Amino acid sequence: MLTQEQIRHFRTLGFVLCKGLLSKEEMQVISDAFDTAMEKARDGAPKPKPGEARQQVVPFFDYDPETFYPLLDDARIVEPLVQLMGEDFILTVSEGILHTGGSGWHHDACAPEGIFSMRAAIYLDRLSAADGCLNVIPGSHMKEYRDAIASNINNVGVGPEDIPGRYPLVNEPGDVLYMNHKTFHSALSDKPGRRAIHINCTQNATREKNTEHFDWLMGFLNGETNGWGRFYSDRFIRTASPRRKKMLDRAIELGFGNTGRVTHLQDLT
Ligand SMILES: O=C(O)CCC(=O)C(=O)O
Repeated sequence: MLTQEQIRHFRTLGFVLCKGLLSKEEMQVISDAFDTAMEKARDGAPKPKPGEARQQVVPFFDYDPETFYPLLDDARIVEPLVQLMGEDFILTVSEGILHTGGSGWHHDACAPEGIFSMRAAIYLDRLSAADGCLNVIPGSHMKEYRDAIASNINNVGVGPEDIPGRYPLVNEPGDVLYMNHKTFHSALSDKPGRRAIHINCTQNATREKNTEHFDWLMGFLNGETNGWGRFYSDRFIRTASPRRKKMLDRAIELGFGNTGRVTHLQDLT
């Protein structure tokens, strides 16, 4: 559960880092499962090298249902999502990422004012700023600030490392970062091998309540489905706890979730 201060932190600053949400022992299991899953997804190919594209597996959790599905039935991870997005939020895709270097400053999906999508990010390694821990620009989920940064970030006379307001999120395995997709973020190190799990979600919208939000939601679900393929395997749906099921039902109701091309292991039955 997030405290009221943590909820205000997220709303005001665009992120909240929950330190030590998962134990060292749990992280060891997740870390081992991650490596095995990524190897399986590479299908015999070697790990990507520095300078090559990162390995990004989306959706990811079907590569080890026993280890990864329970993360979405775990109140420690899910309750904060409910607190931040509301009861009827929608899970989109899980990701496993093996980075080959850093990421420049960017934001992810930008919903219209009054609605947002977000990620819970679990970095599996100890990361300092020098190792490429994620940086954020607090407050950049706010439209006017974000638009100004988007237009000018490469044009304010300082390099990416020196952007005023850069806030490094030093990571210990077990920390979970909740971040609004609108928030500017980066990882500024060429060091390869950073490992991350992302759980992506969006607030719900209905046509009756707000057409602009609903149209954005439909476009977002459509874009994610076209880009990544089917979100949920049959096994993922069948084994869902009531709380997990609630995260899947709305996407399915809208014609997504269990539709689209099978890109990874979404054909698990
Ligand atoms: O390099 C990272 O850790 C961040 C990656 C990221 O922000 C993204 O995939 O959108």
